[in-house]
Amino acid sequence: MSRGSEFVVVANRLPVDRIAGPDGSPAWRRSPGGLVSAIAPVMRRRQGTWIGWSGAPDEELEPFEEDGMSLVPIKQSAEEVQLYYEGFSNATLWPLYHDVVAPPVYDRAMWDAYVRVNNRFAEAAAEVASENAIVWVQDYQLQLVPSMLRKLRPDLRIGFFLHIPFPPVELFWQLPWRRQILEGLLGADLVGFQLPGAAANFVRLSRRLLDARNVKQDVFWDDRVVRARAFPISVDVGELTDLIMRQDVRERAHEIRTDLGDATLLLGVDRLDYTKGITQRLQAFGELFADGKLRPGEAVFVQIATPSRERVEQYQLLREEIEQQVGRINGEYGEIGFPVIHYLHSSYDRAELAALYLAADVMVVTPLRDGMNLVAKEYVACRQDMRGTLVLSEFAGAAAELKRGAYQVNPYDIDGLKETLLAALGAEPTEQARRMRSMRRRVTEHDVDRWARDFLSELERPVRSVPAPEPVPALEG
Ligand code: GDG
Repeated sequence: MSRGSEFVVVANRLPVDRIAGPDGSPAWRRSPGGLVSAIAPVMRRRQGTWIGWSGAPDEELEPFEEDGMSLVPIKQSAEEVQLYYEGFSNATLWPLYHDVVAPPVYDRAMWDAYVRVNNRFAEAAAEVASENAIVWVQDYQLQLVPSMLRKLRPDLRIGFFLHIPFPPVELFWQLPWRRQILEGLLGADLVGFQLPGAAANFVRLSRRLLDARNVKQDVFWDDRVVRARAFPISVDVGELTDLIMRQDVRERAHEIRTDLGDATLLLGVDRLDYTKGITQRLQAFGELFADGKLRPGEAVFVQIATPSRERVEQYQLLREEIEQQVGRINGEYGEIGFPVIHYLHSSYDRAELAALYLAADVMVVTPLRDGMNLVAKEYVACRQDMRGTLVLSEFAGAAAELKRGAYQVNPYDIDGLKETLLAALGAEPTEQARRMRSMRRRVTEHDVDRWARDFLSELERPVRSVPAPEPVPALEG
């Protein structure tokens, strides 16, 4: 590896997926999704390097080029995948940062692996970054990288973006390694969050835990200014627009509608995750049949639950719970030819998702806590026809931007959820259009390109070196 890149992205995963090439030999393809498509052009323009894991345990790969991007694979042993990725990242940090909706696991071996793997990422970044380069670290798996990297390369400008919520001080305090994580993040020049509230939690935590001083969202730490700011992430509106213009996608949407007969289609698309509120929404929907408010054949719920983190115990338990629940609801209220829920535990390509978004009358997004939620924004981006309604949890980051157009709901309130589902089902076309117009304005103006540009221009903005404010003397007496 040479010290050649003036722009470096560090993320747990590389932006490519392994596929079988034409002759059956292994090849790579750029991963779908907004983050990669937003960053890929910047990578090409600036001869960037992306550092990440290939997704296969114990695999040692040489750096390679794909789709105009230089990629540097980082090895993770099978044990590290278990302890660092499935363990500390997804069984400790993930539930802790999502309001402790599942109990976090605090395990010292997991923590040790987290430190070890973060160090490996930091060393690789230190090696490939050119003098004064920009390094952009992504997400909760790599929160120690900013400070580790700064120690190795103080010349770099380091940004960090957290894709998930940042918890209030009272919850973060549980973490046995709270100080190390916070100091890790404070190694960055700019720490980005989805919402201003998360940035405020971070600043408050810096004061309470480390006695750091601050002026508004600027924290003074280690003779530097660390800026905490909100940059709500968004979707690739251009990519989705291209998809919904395709003839095959439109035909597929039509086919889905025809297959479902006259039933109104409610749709959920989520990774199978306990933060997404899937059981609450299905319970509410089922009760509408029990109450006689809906009849089989009149409305149907299609729930896509993409397999996720299948080796983590909480995820296995959740899958069993949802599958039992779906069986119970269909068994009780479905009729021959008219199940009330179609549950699909599978992963689909982007074209199929776009067809589903086009076919859905009501998009149901009810997480118990979510950093942003791109599914809500994807639905809005696809509804150029101004039809359809969005039921959206107050606890999704996206609610801050979409609150005027969405039917907002507290997903813990099952009666409220039932009323809101009925209201969204009953919306007249003019009301649908009014709400959709307001949401589309926001999403089209603030797409994922704008998110990446906003973050990077803030990171590159020259910062005055300001002395830390003097502590206010305590009043006597
Ligand atoms: C984290 C934060 C934040 C889903 N099923 C399939 C599929 N998807 C795609 C969706 C969407 C993405 O996955 C999921 O993104 P979300 O934002 O909804 O949720 P997380 O995975 O939890 O993402 C979240 C996000 O990071 C970005 O910062 O918004 O709050 O938790 O794009 O369309 N894609 C394909 N097949 C599927 O079956 N191809």
